[in-house]
Amino acid sequence: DEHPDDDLGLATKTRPKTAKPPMYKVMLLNDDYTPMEFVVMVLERYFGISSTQAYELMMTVHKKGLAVVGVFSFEIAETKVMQVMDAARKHEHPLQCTMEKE
Ligand code: NFA
Repeated sequence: DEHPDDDLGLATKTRPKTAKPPMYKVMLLNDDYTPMEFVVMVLERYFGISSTQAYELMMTVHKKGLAVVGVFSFEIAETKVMQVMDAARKHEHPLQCTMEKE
């Protein structure tokens, strides 16, 4: 039995116990040399972004210096970064792709 006067009513905050996995932002960085068409192709091929949206997103990176191109679990984000960096290296473009915990 709870004693009538033993609850001081102090709020103790608990977290929801359902584990939410950390998510990672994948970002593309602008540079002066990677062709615009290559960046558009990368966004279409590795991120499943439509050509119209890919062009808009590429222009955002071009004008602002960087943009988040997707948010993924660690393993998926890591794979996207590897795919983009491999493609850039193969074509000898300086394009940089990085990931960061949200
Ligand atoms: N700034 C590059 C150019 O003018 C295009 C670019 C966009 C590169 C987005 C990297 C990322 N050719």
